[in-house]
Amino acid sequence: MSGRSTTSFWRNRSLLAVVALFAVFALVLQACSNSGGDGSGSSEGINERREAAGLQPLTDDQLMSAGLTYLPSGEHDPYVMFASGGHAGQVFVVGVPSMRLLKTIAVFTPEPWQGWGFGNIGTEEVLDSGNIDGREVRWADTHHPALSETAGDYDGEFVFINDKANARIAVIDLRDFETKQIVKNPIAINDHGGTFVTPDTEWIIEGGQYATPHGWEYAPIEDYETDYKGMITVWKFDREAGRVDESQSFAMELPPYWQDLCDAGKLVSEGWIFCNSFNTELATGSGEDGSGENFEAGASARDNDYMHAINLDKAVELAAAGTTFDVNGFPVIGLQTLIDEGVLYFIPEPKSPHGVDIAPHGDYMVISGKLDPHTTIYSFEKMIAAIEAENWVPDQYGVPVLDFDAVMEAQVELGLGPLHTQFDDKGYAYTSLFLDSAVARWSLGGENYRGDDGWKLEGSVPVHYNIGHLVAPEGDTVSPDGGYVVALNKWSIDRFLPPGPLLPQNFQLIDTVPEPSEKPETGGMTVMYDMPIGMGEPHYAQIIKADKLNPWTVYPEIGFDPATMSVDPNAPVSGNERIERNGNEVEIWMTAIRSHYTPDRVQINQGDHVTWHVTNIDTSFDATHGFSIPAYDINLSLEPGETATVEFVADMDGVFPYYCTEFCSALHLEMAGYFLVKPTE
Ligand code: CUK
Ligand code: CUA
Repeated sequence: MSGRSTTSFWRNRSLLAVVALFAVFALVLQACSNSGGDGSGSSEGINERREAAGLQPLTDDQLMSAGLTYLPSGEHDPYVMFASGGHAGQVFVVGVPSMRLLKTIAVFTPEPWQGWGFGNIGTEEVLDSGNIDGREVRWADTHHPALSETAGDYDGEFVFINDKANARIAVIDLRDFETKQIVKNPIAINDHGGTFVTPDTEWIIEGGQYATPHGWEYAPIEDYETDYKGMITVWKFDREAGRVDESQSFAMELPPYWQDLCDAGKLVSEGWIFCNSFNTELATGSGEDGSGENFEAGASARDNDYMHAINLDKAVELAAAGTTFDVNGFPVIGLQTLIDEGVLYFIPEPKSPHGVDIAPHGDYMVISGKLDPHTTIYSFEKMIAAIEAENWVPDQYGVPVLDFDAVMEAQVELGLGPLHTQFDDKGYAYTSLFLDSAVARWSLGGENYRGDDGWKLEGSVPVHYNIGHLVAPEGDTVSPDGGYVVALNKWSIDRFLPPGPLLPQNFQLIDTVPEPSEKPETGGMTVMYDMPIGMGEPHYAQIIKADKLNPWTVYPEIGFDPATMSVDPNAPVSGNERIERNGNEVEIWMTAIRSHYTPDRVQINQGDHVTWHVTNIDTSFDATHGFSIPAYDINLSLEPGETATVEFVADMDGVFPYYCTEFCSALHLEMAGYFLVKPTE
């Protein structure tokens, strides 16, 4: 990966940030202790100013939160959060703790600022690779971003994301924060348990959700038990190429339970994958006449569903040996093979669980049931022992269901509606409580964590409202950082001015530095900041140390094509700008630099086929140029050094001023040209 060592503004910020935070903190403390007659530099003074501005006075606690989250202009965040964009189809990049939105990365959905999907051939090809049977699908429901890992730790090179609605996954390269690839799942039409990566990012996991016939086929719902299937797909990631290698990827056929979320084993459990599931009832809904049991009741009737434990190493061997059948040309290991070869085991999990999270040492699998106030912790070691002792009974499909008591390590009562769990560096875990609208902090037991002090609730803090996932810095890696938790709340209700009936979601930043004993009423936690998310519905997020990211601020060479991540030998460069005509074929090589295009006039005939290359030959920080042509739906963003190509038939005659959409210089308005399409007659 060339260019990873390019100077970066993310680097070496953590120490600075900590020092600066202390400075702010000291100022706030000083302000709090100063009785201050003139009103400046004191809490009283701050509150006087707030009152004058129509704001509520702050308590000392709130001043502390303000001091711990405020970054003066120019200071950078020590952490960066990658949040799914939900049905915005994108990925949000947010600084932590400032909670400032840095970027929305265009992924599955056209986005004009980044010139994503408006004529740029490179971006169109990525979007088109997510087409389904030739149909353009230009929205997505992104749920779970996964940062690439090395030895179980985020390495800052890539981030992956799934599209629940259409069973697709995307690869984003963190050298330029651009989407490089979209892959459509060949067997499933929807997914959910993706994306999650194995500790060295060899495999990207994409689990299914609502069971359907494989291969996007039809089968009558009456044949649900036999013809509808669950699935998990593992995509081979080629780090050198920066792409999923579809030819080495494969899927596994599962019973038509609704697989939900997955996680990869790590350290002692490396080589295994875990997914929770629900609807082991095989509910098929109340039917068109509504006489049956609806999904809500039908899919939550049983006391247990099944965690799927999958021996990935064995599955990889089977796939490599060709012990598979084909669906849409894609290899699938059959359910019976998974059973016979000891790849797939089930473990009972409490009522309607949501998510499985592997503890930092890889030793425990944590599952919470939405309808059970406990979180349940399973021991990997005990699981292996139960498998070896054949301590199981088969389910209706013949899959071994391990004995619950033999595999369970502990249960901790947390509150109502526990969902997702994250970890910190002190042996604490944090679980979202959907029904309670709270974050619970609890302690892990066992020698790797808090020993005899473990397996107990430390306290919980209310959040606003209906929390789904939560995320802690590097909180699902082998070495979590701790210090913060961000609650990803589905509803904000009264937290913000209502911008009409569609309300933003609410990311709430929580301080987790104090020990539970320091603030027993909330287990040591304090909500410090609310960030409205006025687009899409984030689900999961991951937070990485900012100094692990090393993005380019300009492309490494002039004429760089982000689609291939290399210099395009055909890119226009200074001095070779030209227009070539060959019958109806017109090809243009154009450069952009502050503040002109060369050429700035292009005259063609109606009906000509146009291939237009543009290179931004500016090489300074932030000197992005746009290129837009009215009526033709063409809009590019050309970051410093970038080249791009558009291709179209000029079937509409007229005079089309093209111009730069980025206010790049004092003479930006002059950065324009005329595209003249002479009518045929
Ligand atoms: S899911 Cu949305 S809150 Cu897709 Cu991970 Cu749990
Ligand atoms: Cu270039 Cu405005």
